[in-house]
Amino acid sequence: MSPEDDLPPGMTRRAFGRALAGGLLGAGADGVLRGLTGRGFVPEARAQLPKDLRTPLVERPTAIDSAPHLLADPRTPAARHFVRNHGMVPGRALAQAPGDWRLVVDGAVDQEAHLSLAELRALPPVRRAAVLQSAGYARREFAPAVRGIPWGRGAVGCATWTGARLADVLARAGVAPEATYLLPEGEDLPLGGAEGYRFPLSLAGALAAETLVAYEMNGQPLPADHGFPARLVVPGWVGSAWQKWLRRLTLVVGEPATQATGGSRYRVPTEPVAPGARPPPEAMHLVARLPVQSMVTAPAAGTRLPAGRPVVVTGAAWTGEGAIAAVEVSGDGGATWVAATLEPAGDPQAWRRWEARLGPLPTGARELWSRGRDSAGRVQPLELAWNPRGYLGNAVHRVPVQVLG
Ligand SMILES: Nc1nc2c(c(=O)[nH]1)N[C@H]1C(S)=C(S)[C@@H](COP(=O)(O)O)O[C@H]1N2
Ligand SMILES: [Mo]
Repeated sequence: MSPEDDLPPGMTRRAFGRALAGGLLGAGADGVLRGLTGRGFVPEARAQLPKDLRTPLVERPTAIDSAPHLLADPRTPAARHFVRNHGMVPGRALAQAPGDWRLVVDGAVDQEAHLSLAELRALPPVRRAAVLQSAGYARREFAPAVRGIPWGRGAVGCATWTGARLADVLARAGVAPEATYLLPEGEDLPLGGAEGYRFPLSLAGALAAETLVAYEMNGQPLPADHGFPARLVVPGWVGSAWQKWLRRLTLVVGEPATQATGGSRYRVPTEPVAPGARPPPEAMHLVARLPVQSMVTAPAAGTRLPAGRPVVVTGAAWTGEGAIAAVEVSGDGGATWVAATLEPAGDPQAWRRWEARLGPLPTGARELWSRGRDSAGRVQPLELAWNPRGYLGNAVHRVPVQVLG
């Protein structure tokens, strides 16, 4: 059966994709979508949405937010994925040509090592699905407002990454026993500062079996914006640790000072603070693992729902500790919660898609809420934990909809 057979009568696949993109199918499309999702049609149709549906937040260097309703695919295509660049993309990445690229491993090692892309690819390959989420996810929800890129709930994706284990790469140089941190370096070109973006990774995170030096995203060489020819993939950790356009991995003793992580940058208070407080840098520490998180990917914000009908809510949930244990959905402002059905568990740091069915909602402006729970016992709070730079926001996701009278 061709995908054409799954379409509403009289519609070509392209027209259906366009109708979806434009919201032309109206509320009745929901039932059509549900019938098609199981057969893999919707992700394909949505893959035809133009790239520019994402929202550029900063032009130079590039920061692009995605949106929950664009993230319904089990694995996020690069065209839907958020982008966060602190510097300009290196020419090698734009040309998609490795040329004389070498990855250097140096610092506290037995012997400096240099790997070509072919040598990197010759190490045992590992393929994993993992969530990449910005540390500043949902920053625009912080009140009082904080400075920094105003990410919404689209600063996340779940792709399949292929690469060598970082532990295998480091073993080529031999990690000295006194090393405690890895300081990666990218070849992006810094703007307005002498030093490029560098985020220190604890050795425990670096040596974890799931941490990779990846050279493929969704089975293709890394796209320019996502780190060609090689980047770190640190499942369970904030995106900040997933260094792109790698050229050097330096082993160091103690947390190294970098411009990117100086002062309160990429730091959260070690003890909770009152909204608006300014704790000194020594009372803060580097962000590391992700909190528990969930999002509603359908219905999209602003959807008009027919009255008197049950509402099918779908979404994704992920966590940086352990695994997702449960997702609940509420259509009445948290008075009652309905358990969602989760897709079978895959790689622990991938997201898990879920679906829940709410009874008919009263007419008028309503909100659909989702909250995740993980095996470490963490639950998304109703209010986010305020911090001066707006990191790790993980309050319950709330999507406004209209129930028609
Ligand atoms: N070399 C380099 N690596 C980097 C960055 C960067 O600016 N330069 N940004 C980091 C941040 S803050 C995030 S959230 C992720 C974003 O990855 P993506 O653009 O592939 O989504 O890359 C990280 N790795
Ligand atoms: Mo980030």
